[in-house]
Amino acid sequence: MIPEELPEIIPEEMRGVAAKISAGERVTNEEGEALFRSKDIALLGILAGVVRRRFNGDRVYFNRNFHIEPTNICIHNCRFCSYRKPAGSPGSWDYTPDQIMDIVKSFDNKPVTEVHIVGGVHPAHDLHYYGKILSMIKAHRPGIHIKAFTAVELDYMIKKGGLTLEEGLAELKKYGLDSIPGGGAEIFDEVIRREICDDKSSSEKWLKIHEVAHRTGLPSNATILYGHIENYGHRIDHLDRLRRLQDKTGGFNAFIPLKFRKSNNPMEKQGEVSLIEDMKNYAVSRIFLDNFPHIKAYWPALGRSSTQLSLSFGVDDVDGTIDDTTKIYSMAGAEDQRPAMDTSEISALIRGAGYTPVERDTLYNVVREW
Ligand code: V47
Repeated sequence: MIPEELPEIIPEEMRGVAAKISAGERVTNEEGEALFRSKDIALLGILAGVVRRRFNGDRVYFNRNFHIEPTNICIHNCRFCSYRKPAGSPGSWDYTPDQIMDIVKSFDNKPVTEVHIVGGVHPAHDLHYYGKILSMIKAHRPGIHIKAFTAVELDYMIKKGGLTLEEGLAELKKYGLDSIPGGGAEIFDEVIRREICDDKSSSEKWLKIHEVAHRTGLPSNATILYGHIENYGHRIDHLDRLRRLQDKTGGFNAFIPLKFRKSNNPMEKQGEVSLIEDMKNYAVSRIFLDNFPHIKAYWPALGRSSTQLSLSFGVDDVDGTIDDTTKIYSMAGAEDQRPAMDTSEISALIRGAGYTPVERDTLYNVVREW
């Protein structure tokens, strides 16, 4: 509990919610919005720290992974996207299965534990096309964890393969899928979703796919795309829908807030939110999602020093070594145009903020303490 004799460090209007957080009680949507409205960013960091220590002590996790972005050809036209191209246009790519295997083979002598596969929704590829690629990866490197395909990609490839969600996810698991990344969630509020990614799978569908995945034994992550036209109410609504699903299934590992980056997309004039807003978002997510074990700062999107700061606002995971294998964020204007950090750099970043670096696998089993 918060000691009675120190009330002056907490503004009066925050004392009720601060006491609840300190006692491990769940905060309501109204309290979540009040936390977002607070200008007391230092207090938010302290309160998020209370929750992060309950889950993760002073540990900060990272993993060794690489990304494959099989195609940037996409049937959707999200207004925030700097990456997609219509089929046949200059700058578009669609790697063949052999080209994808060449990327996998280029990591043969590296101790990576995960491959993260996310790309555009290609009109011609169904779940069997991608499933065969998963089998080829597993045949070549049986020990690697395949975290692949956002719910939006899954929605299309399963429908195109003529299967139900249940059948499609079970089939992909048989092909070698181990877990599902958190992308495609964007913002669940239907009005805002229509404005920024009108033709994409609905919020209801995104949540359904993750629910069925969890029931199929495929754990997953969740994201939010924040810092564009949404308000605090929309962010809390998003967190609330995730918290409810997690109460039901327990299948989410990490929540990953993704800051909208403005370059080379139709929403450029929207600008980007401040560092204060980023830290607030991490802290409130950590406090509100009291059933998510991990909050991840995706460093290629956020930048290195902001990622380091985020560790004092509830973040306990900085994702992976990545090794310059993702283009989604460099194309949208992130500082790191060739994002790559080795384990000693990641470890120094974490230690530099006073935390203990822990190398994990995708499912948060400890690989090594650094
Ligand atoms: O869904 C696209 C986002 C996501 C922009 O699960 C943008 O471990 C900001 O989901 N500004 C895909 N964000 C990436 C993703 C992800 C990344 C890292 C780890 C995991 C995980 C998942 O990227 C999309 C969208 O929300 N995005 N464009 C942009 N301009």
